[in-house]
Amino acid sequence: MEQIAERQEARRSTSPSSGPARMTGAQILWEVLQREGVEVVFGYPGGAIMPAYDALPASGIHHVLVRHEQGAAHMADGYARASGKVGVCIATSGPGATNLVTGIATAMLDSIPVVCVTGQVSSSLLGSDAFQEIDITGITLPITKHNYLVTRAEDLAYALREAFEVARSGRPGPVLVDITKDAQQGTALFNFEDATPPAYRPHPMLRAESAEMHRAIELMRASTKPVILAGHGIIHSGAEREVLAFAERYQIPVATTLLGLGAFPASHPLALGMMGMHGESWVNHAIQQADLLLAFGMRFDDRVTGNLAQYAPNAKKIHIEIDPSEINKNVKVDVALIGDLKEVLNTLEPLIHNFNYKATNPDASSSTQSSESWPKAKVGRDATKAWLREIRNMKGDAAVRDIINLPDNGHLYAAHVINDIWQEAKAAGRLDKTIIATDVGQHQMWEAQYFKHEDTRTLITSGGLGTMGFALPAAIGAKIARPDCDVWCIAGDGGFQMTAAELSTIVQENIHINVAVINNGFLGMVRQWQEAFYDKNYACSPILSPDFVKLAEAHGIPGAHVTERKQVTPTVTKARTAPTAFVMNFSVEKEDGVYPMIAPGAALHEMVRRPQKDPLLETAEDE
Ligand SMILES: Cc1cc2nc3c(=O)[nH]c(=O)nc-3n(C[C@H](O)[C@H](O)[C@H](O)COP(=O)(O)OP(=O)(O)OC[C@H]3O[C@@H](n4cnc5c(N)ncnc54)[C@H](O)[C@@H]3O)c2cc1C
Ligand SMILES: Cc1ncc(C[n+]2csc(CCOP(=O)(O)OP(=O)(O)O)c2C)c(N)n1
Ligand SMILES: [Mg+2]
Repeated sequence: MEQIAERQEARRSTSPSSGPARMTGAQILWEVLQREGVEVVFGYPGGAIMPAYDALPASGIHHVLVRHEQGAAHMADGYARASGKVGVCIATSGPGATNLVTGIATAMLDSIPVVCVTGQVSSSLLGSDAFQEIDITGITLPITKHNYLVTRAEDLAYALREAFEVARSGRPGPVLVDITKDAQQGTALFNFEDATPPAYRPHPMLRAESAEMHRAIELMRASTKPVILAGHGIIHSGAEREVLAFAERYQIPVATTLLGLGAFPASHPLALGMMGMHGESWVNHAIQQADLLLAFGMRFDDRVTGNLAQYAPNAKKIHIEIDPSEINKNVKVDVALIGDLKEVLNTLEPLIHNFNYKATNPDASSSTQSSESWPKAKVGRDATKAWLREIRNMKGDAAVRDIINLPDNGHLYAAHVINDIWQEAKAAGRLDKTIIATDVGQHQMWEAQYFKHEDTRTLITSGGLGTMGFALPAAIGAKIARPDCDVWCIAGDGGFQMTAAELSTIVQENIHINVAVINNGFLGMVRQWQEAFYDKNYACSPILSPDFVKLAEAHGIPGAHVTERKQVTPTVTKARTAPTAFVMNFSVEKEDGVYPMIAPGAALHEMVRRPQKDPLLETAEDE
C-alpha cells in the first residue's frame, strides 16, 4: 500500500491542480476516485467497461483482479468494514453487473458504504436488448441506497462525487453508478470543486433542550435495571469511546449485537456478551428482566428480539438511531433520539451531568430547565449495583467458556479451534490487530461466542443477509485495508466452496491471510435446524468437499489438516507466523450444535440449552 500512496503522490504532482481540463469520461472516473481518497478498487473487466480499464493504469489506483464479481463486491465491503472508508468495486455490464448483486445486497443489509461502478452499453443502444445489456439500476433499486445511470461524460463527476457522499453519510450503504460506454469515451470539461455535492444532512440537528432529551433522562433516573444494547451504529458513528464512558459513568451493563461485537471491549466488567438467538443465556435473561433498554445504533433485528410480543416486557425503551425509519419498526419505543450516536451522546451527557448536579444540589439554579422540572434523584445511582450483582449471579462462572481448561475427550470441536485462534492472538499481544472475517453458519456463531473481540472493526461478518461465500473475499478486502493486521478467514466447508476461487486472487496479489475451514461435512446450520425442527431428516445437508489442503497447494498456498485437539495450537501458530497465506482444514465434530438457541417464535428467555449428554459444557449455570 505504501507503493500505491507513492504512485498517487507522484501522479498528484503532475495532474491538473485546478481549473477545468478537458478529459474523457474514463479519465474523469479515475480522477474523481483518486481525489475521493480511493487507493484500491476490486473488479473484473469486460466490453462495456473497457474504456475505463484503458484509462486505469495511468491513474495510480491499484486494481485487484478478482475471480468472480461477487468477490469484488465482498472485497470492497470487507475493505470498508475494516477501514471505515468507502470500498469500491467495478464490473462490466450484463453478467458482470448481475454477479455483483449478492455482494451489493450484503452491504445494503449491514449498511456498508460501497460504491459500485458498472459499464453499460452505449446510450444509443439502451432499451434495445443489446449484447450484455441489463437494467442494473432497475435490478439494484431495492438493494442500493441510491443509484445512477450516467449517459454523458459531463454528468459523471457530479454523479460519482454524490455517490461517495451518499454512501458514507447518514446511515451508510451501497451506491451504484452505471456508466454507458459513450459516456466513458466522450469528453467533458472537468473541475473537481465544481462537482461538489451539497453536504448531505439526513436529519435535523437534535436540540439539547428537546422534550425527548428530557424524557430520556427521566427514564434513566427512574431505572434500577438498565441495559445498553450496543449495535453496529456505534462503529459507524465512531462512538466507541463515548459509549464506554457512558456505560462506566452510569454503571450500565452492555449487551452487544452480532454486528456490534468489538464496539465495546469483551473483557470489560460491564460487558455482558452477545444477545439474541445464539446469544449468552444471561444476556437474554438480563434483557427480559431489564426496566430500561438503551438501544445504541441497533435495529432490533428478529434474530435479536425473538418473539416481539414477549420482548423485554418490563422495559422502557430509548432508541438512539440515525435512520428515522427504524424507529418503532419492530419494537415500539418510549423515546427516540434521532441522530448520529456520537453527536447525541455528546449532547445528552452535559444534560445528565446538569441533572445529577441539580439532584445533589437542589438549590442550584438551572440554565436550561425550570427548577421544578429537575428530578430529585440522580442518574446512575448506586441502585445499579444490585442489578449488576444479579446479572453476575445469572452468569455464574463465565470461565467455563474458556474451554481450553476442559480435558481433551478425543473430540475436536469448532469451539476449540476458535478458542485457540483467540488465544494465539492474545498470546501474541495482537488482539487489537487481529481481524476475523467469518462466513455464515454454525462456525459464525461459535466465532461470536468464543472469540472475545476487544476492539472495534475486528469482526467482519454478514449479519443481515447472512451471505455464504462472504468470508474469503471479505478477508482479502480487510487485509488490503489493514495490512498491519493478522487477518483470519473462518469459513464452513459449505460456504468456503462458494468463493474458493478467490484463493487465486490471494496468490496473484501476494496477500497473507490465514484461512481456517471448519469442516463438519455438513451444511451445519441447516443440519442443526433439521435435527431440531424436521425430525432429523438431513435432506441435502451432508456436503462433500475436495481436499482443501491439496486445493490450496494447487494454488501454491501451504496448508495443513488438523484432526486432533493437540494439533490445533501449533498449527494456528504456524499459520499466523507463516510468510505467506496458509489454509487449515479442521475436521471437527460432525453433529455438534450451537447453543443456546431460541427457536423461531419463542421468546428471548425461552432458550434451548446444550443437551446434558454432550461432553462440551455450555455455561456454568447448566443444571
Ligand atoms: C446465522 C445467523 C445468526 C444470527 N444470530 C444472531 C444473534 O444471535 N444475535 C445477534 O445479535 N445477531 C444475530 N445475527 C445477525 C442479525 O441478523 C443482524 O444482522 C444483527 O443483529 C444486526 O445488528 P445491528 O442492529 O447492531 O446492526 P445493523 O443491522 O447494521 O443496524 C445498525 C443500526 O444502526 C443505525 N446506525 C448506523 N449508523 C449510525 C450512527 N452513526 N448513529 C446512530 N445509529 C446508526 C442504522 O440505521 C441501523 O438501524 C445472526 C445472523 C446470522 C446470519
Ligand atoms: C448463499 C446462501 N445460501 C444458503 C444459505 C442458507 N444457509 C445458512 S447457514 C447454511 C449452512 C452453512 O454450512 P457451512 O458453510 O458448512 O457452515 P456450518 O454451518 O457447517 O458451520 C446454509 C446453507 C445462506 N445463508 N447463504
Ligand atoms: Mg459445514
